[in-house]
Amino acid sequence: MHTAEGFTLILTEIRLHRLSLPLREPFRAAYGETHVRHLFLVEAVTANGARGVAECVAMADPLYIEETTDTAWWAIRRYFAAEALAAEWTAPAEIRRWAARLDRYRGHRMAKAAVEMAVWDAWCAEHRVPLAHLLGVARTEVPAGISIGIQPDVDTLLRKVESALAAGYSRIKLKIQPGWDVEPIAAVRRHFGDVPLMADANSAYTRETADRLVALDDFALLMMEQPLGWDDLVDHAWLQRRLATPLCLDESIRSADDVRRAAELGACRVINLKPGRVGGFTASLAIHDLCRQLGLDLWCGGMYETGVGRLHNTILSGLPGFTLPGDTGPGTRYYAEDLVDPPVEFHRPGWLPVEPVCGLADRVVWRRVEQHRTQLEVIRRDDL
Ligand code: OSB
Ligand code: MG
Repeated sequence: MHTAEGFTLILTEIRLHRLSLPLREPFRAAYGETHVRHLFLVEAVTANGARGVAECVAMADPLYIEETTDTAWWAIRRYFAAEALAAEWTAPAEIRRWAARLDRYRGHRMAKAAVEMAVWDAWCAEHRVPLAHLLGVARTEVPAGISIGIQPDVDTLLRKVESALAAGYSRIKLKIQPGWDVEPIAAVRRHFGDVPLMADANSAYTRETADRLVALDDFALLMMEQPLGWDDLVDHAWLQRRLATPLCLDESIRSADDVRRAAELGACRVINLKPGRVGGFTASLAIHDLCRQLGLDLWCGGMYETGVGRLHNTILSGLPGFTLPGDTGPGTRYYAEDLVDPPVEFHRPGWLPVEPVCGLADRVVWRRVEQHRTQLEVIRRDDL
């Protein structure tokens, strides 16, 4: 791990920018349909005038996990902004120790992650060191998979899959739910043969409806993501014993301890890691290292991020333990106008570059942030 030792990093301000960004097209999953992304950016201003930035991945309603944009905003205002403004860091290892101490606040991992990732980003901006170096990333590009929402009919789905394959995506994920599972999966297999294919149910099934999932075992899926309870490990272990298809956990993995427990129970063979869900880069590095040690496959998930979260996810995905394509692709699929310029794009079909950016603040088009901003809150070190 690269260590840019040197002067002390101190933050003078945390700024929270709340935005509403319309998605180019609505995205339907078992938890509901998203038309507008209600998100916020955390901006961390350093004593030397450098700035770090990160995206909070919480959604407007508690339909994916329990956190929401409002609870994350509250938790940062109430606790995590003060924790960051009271800290001083003289080495990246101190950021990791500081992040670990935030564990005493139970839950609120999306809130913690947004602040923690803004601190890493501020370190990079202040020391002019690429985040990729700081995290120990060696890859210069990462392959992209795509997550395709629940469609009105199979023909529409087949057209979407066709254009995704033409664009170079190397893995297709279909959102499923009862009534939209065997038929769309069978149709994609019939039309596109043995393309790398998987399904994500976002907890839409139970042990009682698991027959539908056992029926999917015939389609040689790469994996099946979070079919059962959003906070469950035990029922997934029960299901994994009945399936040849590997299970992947998303919602119910909140920490490295959860990964260890899931592996011990046999609840999954694959982990979907979203740094914004697990508390940030520190927790992500721990999960990454543990997956390598345990031989679990690992990939990086997405939350309809703007270019800010997308760049962070892409850099993290450059670590060697990410064994499969993730859900992070070009930002232009989601937003007509991204918050970063240049936007996140393939540099060759299906591949995103791991960019050597020293913090993302210079990449953000702050004028666009202001245009879409519905609320700004500034928390100052001097006011603590
Ligand atoms: O379950 O992985 C998920 C989006 C929002 C919340 C949860 C999930 C998703 C996706 C889409 O699957 C990922 C993306 O395209 O960003
Ligand atoms: Mg998922």
